[in-house]
Formats: sequence, structure tokens, C-alpha cells
Amino acid sequence: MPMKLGFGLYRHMLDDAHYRFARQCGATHVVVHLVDYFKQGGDANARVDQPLGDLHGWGRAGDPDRLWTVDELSSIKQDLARHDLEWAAIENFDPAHWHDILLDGPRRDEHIENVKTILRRMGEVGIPVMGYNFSIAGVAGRIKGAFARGGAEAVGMDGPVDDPLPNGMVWNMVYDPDAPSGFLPPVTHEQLWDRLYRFLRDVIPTAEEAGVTLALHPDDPPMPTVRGHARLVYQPRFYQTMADLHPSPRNAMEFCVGTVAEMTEGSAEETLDLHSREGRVAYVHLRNIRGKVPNYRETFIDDGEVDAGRILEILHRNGFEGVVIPDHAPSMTCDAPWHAGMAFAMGYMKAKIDGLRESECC
Ligand SMILES: [Mn+2]
Repeated sequence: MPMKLGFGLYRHMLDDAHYRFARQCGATHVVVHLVDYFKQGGDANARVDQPLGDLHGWGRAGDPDRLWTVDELSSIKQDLARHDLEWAAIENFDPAHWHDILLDGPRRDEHIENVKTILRRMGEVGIPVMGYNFSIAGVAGRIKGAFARGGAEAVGMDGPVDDPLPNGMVWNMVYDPDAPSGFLPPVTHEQLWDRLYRFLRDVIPTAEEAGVTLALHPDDPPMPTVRGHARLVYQPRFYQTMADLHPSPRNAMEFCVGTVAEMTEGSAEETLDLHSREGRVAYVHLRNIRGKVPNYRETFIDDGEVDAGRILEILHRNGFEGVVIPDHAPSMTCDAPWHAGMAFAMGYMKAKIDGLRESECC
């Protein structure tokens, strides 16, 4: 089985028009975000691109008392199937459901049960992968501008962001709007690695029973700290640290090529080669960048420091059978900036993947 071309859809995109668009771009698989990052959008976080936000984050997390139900998941799966699309993965837990696992808070046991329930329901519906970030500050501190070729609007970073994180917020979302004022005490690297270790220890047995793979996204942006809080996988070598925490094949990676390329050490190609050879990669985010943290820019897929064709060759050579999605792309100047940017990335990836398949066949 060769690798598959997939497409990532945000919560507000779970409709027929976006399913058709993904299929028209050549996707056979879809990665679904069930957390709505855009509920309190405003200008800083409009539903026109990837979520950006400001120091207040992306907005409110979901309902802490309502986990995703089997009915809800089955209905999305059926909708996808009607469009010839397979559900490859859910991307990201809702902070409302698991914040005290990240924060090691008083509700941690309850939140571990939440994660187990979600994994069991995924297994029941047949969703094979759960992508997640294990991060206190989350995706914070990025800017947007006409950074990409031809002045296309893209995301980047211009220096570190060290403003402290308010109480009630985690992973760039507000889970408790009534939290007392003040700031979250910074977490150290040792504390956070210990929290990830205990998380995997507690939930991997359920993931194994359910047949669901947990797939860790590296820290985006990959800084040693963001908003004063330590990060885990902010250099390529820390992916190995994560792999060593639990030997189960259900402990895997959501390998984000762009994020790994933004790291100040190592190379995305070598890191991907190592872990895809060992079968540790559940699925791949493929996008391109120029620069390193804390100063980088996202670029068109053919235009940055990553050789995206070479990335796909490495995956093909290592027998990777999972899904590759474009992550995000610069917005193009036209009536449908997001669609055009994503379609460009999809066309590029589809041509490369088809070429790899053909070079093998005859
Ligand atoms: Mn990514």
C-alpha cells in the first residue's frame, strides 16, 4: 500500500462543499479537527486561514461536559464516505476535555478517563489515529503578512513571545473564563516530560485495545519555551526522547515537516528518514518554510528550504503507508485565497506522489 494523499479540515469546514473540494484536489483521506479554534474569531482569528489569534489565544474551548459522541463521529464518517473519503485521523484534543493532563491539575484522573473514552469511541467508529499536541502555550506568537512568493499572505514568526500565560488558558485556548486573575506558574522541561510519560503510560493500553494510534505533533513554533512555558519536541532529537517514553507502536508521531524544518538543529529530511524507517510516523504535515525559529516564514510548497519532493521520496522508499496532508499554505490573491493556496499544494503533492508510484510500476 503506497502513501495516501489527505486533506485537513477545520471544524467549520465539515460540510459537503469542503468534502467535495478535498476530493476534487485528489484527496482520498481526511484529517478532521473537531475543536473549533475560531469560535471567538474577530479580526485576529477569522475563518479564512489557519487559526492565528493574539495574546488572548484562539478563543473558548468546547463543552467540558460533552465528549464527542459515537453518533456524531459516525455521522461525519458516513458523510465523508459519501464523498469517497476515508477518515484518517482526528487532530487535537479539546482543552476542555484534557487540560488537567497538560497542567497536572486536580481533575487529571477524570481527564484521563475522558481521553480513554474518546479513544474507545474512535475505535468503535473506526478512526485509526488521534493526533495531538502536548503543549501548555500551544501555537502562539505567530504573525501574518505578505511573506510568500508574489506577495501571497503567509504566517511567520518575528522573535520570541514571552508574555506570561493567564490562568484559565492552555494550548492557546480559554478553558475557564472565570479563572482567578493572575498567571500560570511556568512549567519546566522535566515536569512536562514527566506529564507526557504519565499520560502515555495511562492511556496507551486503551489505545492498543481500541486500535487507535496516538500521534504527537512537534511543538509549533519549536522554541525551548513559549510564554514562559517549557516545550517538549522543539529540536529533532526530542522526537526520539518521545519515542523512548513508550515502546508501543500506538505511541507515534504526527510528523510536521514545516515545524521540524523551523528547528535550529538537525534536518527535517534526516529526522523523517529515521522515524519513518522505524514505522513511528502515523501521518505527515507537509509544508515549506524559510528561516528558523524565532524568525521564519511559511512559503509555497515548492519555494522554501524544504525539498518537498525529496520528503515524499523518503516516505516512499521507507514504505510509509500513512497519510500526507498539506498542513497549511499561503493564501493566493483571488476570490478564494484559501482554496487556491491549498489546491496549489495538493496539485504539487499529487503529481509527486503519482510520479513515485509510476516510477515503481513498469
Ligand atoms: Mn503541523
